[in-house]
Amino acid sequence: MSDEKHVDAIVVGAGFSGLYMLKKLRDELGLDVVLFDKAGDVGGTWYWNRYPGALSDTEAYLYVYSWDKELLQDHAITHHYANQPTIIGYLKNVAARHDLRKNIVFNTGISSAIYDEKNGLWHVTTDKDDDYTCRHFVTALGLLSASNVPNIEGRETFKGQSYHSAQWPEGVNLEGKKVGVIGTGSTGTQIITAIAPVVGALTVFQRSAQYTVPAGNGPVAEEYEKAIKENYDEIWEGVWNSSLGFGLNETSRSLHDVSEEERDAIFQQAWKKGGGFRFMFETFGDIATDEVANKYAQDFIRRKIREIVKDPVTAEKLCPKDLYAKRPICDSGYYSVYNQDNVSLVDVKANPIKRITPNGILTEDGVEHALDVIIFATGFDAVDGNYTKFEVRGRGGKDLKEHWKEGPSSYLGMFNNGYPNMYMVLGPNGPFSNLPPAIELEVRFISDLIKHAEEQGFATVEATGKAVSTWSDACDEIAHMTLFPKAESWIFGANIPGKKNQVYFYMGGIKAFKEALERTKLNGYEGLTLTYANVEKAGTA
Ligand code: FAD
Ligand code: NA7
Repeated sequence: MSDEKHVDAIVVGAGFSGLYMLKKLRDELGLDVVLFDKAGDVGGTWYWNRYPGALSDTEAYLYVYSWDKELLQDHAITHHYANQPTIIGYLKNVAARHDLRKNIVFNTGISSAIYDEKNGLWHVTTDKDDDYTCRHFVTALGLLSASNVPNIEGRETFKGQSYHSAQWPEGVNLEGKKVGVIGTGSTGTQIITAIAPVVGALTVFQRSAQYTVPAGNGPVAEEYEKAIKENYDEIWEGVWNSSLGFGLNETSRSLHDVSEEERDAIFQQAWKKGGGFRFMFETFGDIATDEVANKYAQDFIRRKIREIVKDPVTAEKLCPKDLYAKRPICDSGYYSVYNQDNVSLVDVKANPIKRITPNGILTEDGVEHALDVIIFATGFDAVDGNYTKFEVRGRGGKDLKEHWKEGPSSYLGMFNNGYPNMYMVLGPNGPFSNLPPAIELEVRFISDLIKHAEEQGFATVEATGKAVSTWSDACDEIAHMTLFPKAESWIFGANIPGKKNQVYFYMGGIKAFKEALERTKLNGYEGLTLTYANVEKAGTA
């Protein structure tokens, strides 16, 4: 084991969150910072998710940082949505422009972080057995980052290749192959649409049918890009004053206030323009909150599926029966893929997967689907998934897994009680929104707080237990004003067997979140206890 090294701050994760955190702490606060990522380069989500068709569904001009104004002007907007190579290119550019790599250690995971109460330090150990101490420990581990590979019997016996979408290696060639895709979420629909024209035969194993609307992706005109770049200040102002931060005209119009013809015309217009969040939030203000309004949106999409998909049996299998209340998704021609002769659909709710065999997938009806490749598009252990994968111990040696045994919680999505100077970017109960703006708000808040603590000589910063429970209750209350808790998805932890079904997000919106942060700061970091060495000096209980 090597000698222990000391730095001011350790950041874990080199995605949007960690890169900005590193920049703030190092360049604005002048701290000695080291960032670790188990990935081989920067990018986070976009380093790992290299599957065919990987695309962001935030409009490209808003899937960027607002703070690098020069880069906002230099970064080309070529399409409505940015694909994986474009986003990784953008983040690599950020790292190069700000010389971030010199503080990053790649291919290195954090295996434990243990708080030493006596000295007010975190002891952090890497999977290379390097030991560090630091005063400030920032986790930017990603909320859709811990992949979920279901434990289907016989998985290890498969003789072909199998890949999870978020561990996609370079150089996979699917041309002419017999490919099975398990999962039809955002990722599955992207993969299926991208590979259907290339593979020999594609068998889709669908557990829950998916409401998806056209993305409306495509190249943008020069004038479009110019107008965005000329108006970026105004655009960001709109983002900070919005709920979702997706650049939409979020409407409060009720579906009940329009005639049937108007309703269909509004849906049709949104369908034509494209965008999942647009379809759910720019058409009517009550789709996500009112079951009757929701049903109209469901019916519209089901009608579209039946129009697009020629085989009526397949069309019915593709029609979701549940609420339209998962994270809304969009596609580049998903439903029409099922009109191709080489594509078939297995409804694994009606006909479950029995096991994986050396040659493919055996379903309950006794059919063995012969496959060369199995793709797991089975999603993530979202939000807290990466926090349970290594040892984190706070005051009194308390394991974070134990601390969260009743379900993960936080104050403002960033702080825990009992874990001084540990800051989570996009921790549990952070904003449900376009994520780069949420990340920016959190990184700026954490960095301002650390600056304040350093300047005032505070040794520790920690959320009070009361602040955590008040925030958690508020998140729960707000979420239950929507229909989202009634749909089974990763947003409420329903996708992972045994995972606590609870609120994982703050659904009050970007504007309200920003105001909550401003209020907290204005009130002397209310809800956080700041202490000098061992003496409590500020904050409220
Ligand atoms: P991540 O990008 O997930 O980075 C976390 C990093 O932490 C990873 O590189 C990981 O290797 C590292 N890490 C974790 N644990 C450890 C450890 N113990 N030791 C060392 N390193 C560790 N959001 C949107 O707002 N709009 C979109 O359109 C959108 N599309 C998406 C599409 C896909 C396919 C996926 C998977 C997610 C999408 N998201 C989208 C969510 C996306 O995750 C966020 O937008 C954003 O990239 C999160 O950045 P992050 O830095 O917080 O986390
Ligand atoms: P999702 O949205 O969680 O989708 C995962 C899919 O995999 C979904 O269709 C699941 O069915 C299916 N699944 C999961 N486990 C199984 C098993 N055991 N058998 C069959 N099918 C299974 O993850 P994505 O990666 O698509 O998207 C996550 C987010 O990342 C997305 O919202 C974007 O923000 C980016 P289910 O619906 O649970 O019945």
